[in-house]
Amino acid sequence: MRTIVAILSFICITVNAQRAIVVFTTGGTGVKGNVTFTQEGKQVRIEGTVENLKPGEHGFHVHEKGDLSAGCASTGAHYNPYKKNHGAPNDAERHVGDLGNVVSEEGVTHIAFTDSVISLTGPHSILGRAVVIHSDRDDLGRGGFTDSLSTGHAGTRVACGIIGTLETGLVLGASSATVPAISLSLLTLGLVIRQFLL
Ligand SMILES: [Cu+2]
Ligand SMILES: [Zn+2]
Repeated sequence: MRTIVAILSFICITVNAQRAIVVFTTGGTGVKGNVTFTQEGKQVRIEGTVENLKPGEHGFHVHEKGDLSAGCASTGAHYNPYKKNHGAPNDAERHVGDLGNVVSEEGVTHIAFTDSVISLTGPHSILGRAVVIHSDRDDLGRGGFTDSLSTGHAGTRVACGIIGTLETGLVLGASSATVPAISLSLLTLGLVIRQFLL
């Protein structure tokens, strides 16, 4: 029993993760759904379902502003703190907000992928910014159009939502000393409790 208390105190700190949610309510096109962002070490897992997108690929980006005062139009450009050109998620040359395309099949879009450039923490956190889904395929900077290297020629903004906090947990594998420090103090606490119970 005492040992279990100590082990549980240690485990509950390591399963905690920082999470965010985007609810797509804006855009006026009937597109709705939500997507969660979960920080897993240096990666972020993106998962969710969106309905009523026309079949095919749709550009999916983090835009710089969480401002929906003029609908999706006021969310600004792709989030781009390093002043790079638009690109594919796996390119070195990409905006931080470049998450490529999501694929809709018969109006239902299942979203599940990871990205190692966006983050829910630190100076370039995406929290409070917006996710925009576009009418057309993002050409990932390769289409040769005048806007390929700025927006991926992805067409209009059909849905958007603000990236809001869902859970503020500790980040697994974070380089900061916070996780080991708190884990250690909880382990110590567990051991103290164990002493009392013995
Ligand atoms: Cu966009
Ligand atoms: Zn971009």
